[in-house]
Order: sequence, then C-alpha cells, then structure tokens
Amino acid sequence: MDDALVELQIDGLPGPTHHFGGLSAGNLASLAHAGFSSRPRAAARQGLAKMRQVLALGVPQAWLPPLPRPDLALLRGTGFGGSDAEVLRAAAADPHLLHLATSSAFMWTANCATVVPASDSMDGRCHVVAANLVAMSHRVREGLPRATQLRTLLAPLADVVVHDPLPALADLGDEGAANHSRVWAPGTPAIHLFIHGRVSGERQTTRLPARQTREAGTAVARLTHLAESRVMHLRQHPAAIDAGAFHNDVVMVGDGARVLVHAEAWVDQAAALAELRRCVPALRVAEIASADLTLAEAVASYLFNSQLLTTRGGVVLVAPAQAGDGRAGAVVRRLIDDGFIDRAVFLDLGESMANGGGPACLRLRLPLKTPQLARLAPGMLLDATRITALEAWVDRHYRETLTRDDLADPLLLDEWQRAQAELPHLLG
Ligand code: SUG
Repeated sequence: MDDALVELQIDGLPGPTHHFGGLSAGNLASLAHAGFSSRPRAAARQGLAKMRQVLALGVPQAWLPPLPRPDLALLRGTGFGGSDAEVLRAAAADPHLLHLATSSAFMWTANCATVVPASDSMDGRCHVVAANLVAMSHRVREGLPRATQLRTLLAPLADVVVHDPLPALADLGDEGAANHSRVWAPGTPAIHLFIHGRVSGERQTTRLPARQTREAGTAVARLTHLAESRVMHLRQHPAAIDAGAFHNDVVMVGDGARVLVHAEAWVDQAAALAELRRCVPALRVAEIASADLTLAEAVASYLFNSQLLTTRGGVVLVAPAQAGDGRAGAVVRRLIDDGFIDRAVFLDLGESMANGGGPACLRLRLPLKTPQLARLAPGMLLDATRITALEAWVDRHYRETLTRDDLADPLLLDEWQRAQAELPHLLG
C-alpha cells in the first residue's frame, strides 16, 4: 500500500438463510446449483475460516453482519399479510418471491460498495459508494441497508463519507468493487479502473446479462471526486460475460502495481494495458492466455477471483480450492516460478462457490491510515478471539442444512431474531 495506507479486508458473513435459489442469470454456478440443499452453518464457518487465514497472514480483517432475512417488508409489500409467521408461511405459494426474500447474497461484500481512499480524491476524503445492485432482483434490496450499516460502523472515521447507492435505474446498474480496481505504486498517483459490461441505450452485445453500465462507473467517479486523469473506463469482453464472468473480478485481480488478468477480460486489452503501464510504470502484469486457461476454465476454477495480498512474508494468493488442480493449478505454479506471487493458499469455500462467489467476492477492500483502524467500531475489527466468538454464534444459531421447503418455516424467523439479539454484543 501507499506508505501511509493499510488495506482493511471487510468480509460479509453469510446469513442463516444461505441457500441456492438459482437467482443469478449469467452466473453459471448459481444456475447449476438451483434447488440443491444448502449448508448455512458450513457457509459461515468457511467464510470465517478465510477471515482467520487472512488475519494469520498479518492483514487486518473486519466483518459485516448479515442483513435481516427473511425480508418481511418485501413479502408484506407484495400482498402477504397477517402475523410475521403467517406472512412467511403464506409466501410458500410464491416460491420465487420467497427465494428473493431469503437470499443471503449480501455475503459477497465486493459488491456492496466502491471505495476511493482519501489520498486519491480531490476533496481529500475517503468515499464509499454503496452499490445499487439493480441488475438482480434478489440483490437490489441490499444497497440501502448496507449503506446504513457501513455509515454506522465507519462513523468514528471522520474523513470517510458513505454515499447511498446510485439511483435505482437500469441505466445506472452498479455492482461495486467487483468491477473496480485501484492500481498504484509508490510515488505514482493511483489509477482507478472502472470496468463495465454495457453502455446504456445500446443494443445488447452479450447473450448473458451484463450488469455494470459505463454510466454507473462515470457517476461513481464523479461522486468520489476523482480527477479525470486518474480514471480509466474499460469494457468487459463480451466473450468473458458469455463464458460466465458476470463481474470483472471473475477474470482479473489486482494488488498495488500487480495485475493478474485473463487475456480475454477486456475489449482492446492491449491498449488498456499499455495506457495503464504509461500511468503506472512499475506495473507488473500476469496476462494468462486462453491457450493456458480458457475463459471457461477461468470461470470454473475462479482462479482470478483469488485475493492477492501483500503481506510481511511476501505476496500471497488466497485462492479457492478449485484453482489448485489441473490447468488452473499449473498457472498458479507458474506465477510462483515467475516470482509474480510468493505462494498460494487454497481454501474450501464450497458453499459460496456453488453460488458463484470466490474469495475476492467475499471481501471489500478499504484502504485506511493505520491510526484509523483503532477507531473502527470495536467489534468490527477481528482478532482470533473474536472469530472464535463468531464461530460459536454461528454454531448456536445457524442450521446445518436448509432445503427449499424450509424457507417458509416460521421458526427461521425466531432463529434469526435470537441470533440478531446477540449482534450488538458481538459488534461491541
Ligand atoms: O451476484 N450469487 C452472487 C455472486 C456474487 C459474486 N460476487 C463477485 N463476483 N464479486 C451474484 O450472482 C446467487 C444467489 C442464488 O442463486 O441463490 C448469487 O446471488
């Protein structure tokens, strides 16, 4: 990081209603697992194990609690009435709506906001823009509550501004940091990449949905007071979207001046990389050719959805277990041989992966000045003891398995209420 900045990883904890609703068109894993029974407790435990691993690497780690689900306001707003239990039971009549109201997709915090640190904005403040997530019905309702939650938790940091999501227009579809990357090296101004899948008003260029619009990236750059000279707008390659890369972070990950990217990630990629190199001369790119890993293999392995972390012990790739074998595994070994990374750690994130979420999807990066870390809401920052307390909380309140039929079980409401009652204590 910049000398004065440290990068906080903020992971979203999966909620007790984590399930496989098959809700995300264009996300191949989500569709492939539709209707499978899920393991909420394992999902949360796997997420916490990743947090523990990142912490053990010496990287500061924070968490965001689950948003309240089932979303009773959504069900009441669509005509279900009576007591809370009656609302939920009656919603069994509309299984799709019930899936939307019980989605735990908020766990993928890479989608919850775009962050521009104070060092990069023209007004000298750190800007966090909550994402509107309008492209997917089950995710639209995350935006405002997440903005409120982030505003509360980051309130002690005087120069951090949390913005509400962009207006909820399809033309302003915004999926947060999953389509944004900050590239920087000591001594050179950071460049912000905003990657979009479509331009509003144009004819559709992909078979599968493109979620992020160019207009959203432009609006976020404006809201965050970024100078034009620091912004590059890149277009996702239609072939990448159609292979299942519904976000740019399925085909690219960056850390400082290091960029790991698939060769078919962007339109006019050679020109984009040349321009990036001109702005950040220390740029180090590992561009993986389709001959070494096809887009389909990139999507199946989620190699590019790893976390690339600069630690005291070198550069570490925190990768999903799926990226450890076969041709993805061979690419990782080459990255080590070439000195692009020092080592890789492979984690089992099976429950998240089965919905199309790898290590990088599960975290939002917040670059802060070191003294600011100590001012965060006390329970938000994790240490090993707090992770143990969260594991115990999960074990107390999360079911081991959840099937489609369970989603209308009123007991789920009681279970969430009991779990939620303990949250203020866990958050300090
Ligand atoms: O938005 N899956 C999420 C996965 C998000 C991954 N995030 C990043 N790549 N940064 C999505 O498609 C599936 C839910 C379901 O089908 O039940 C889901 O929402």
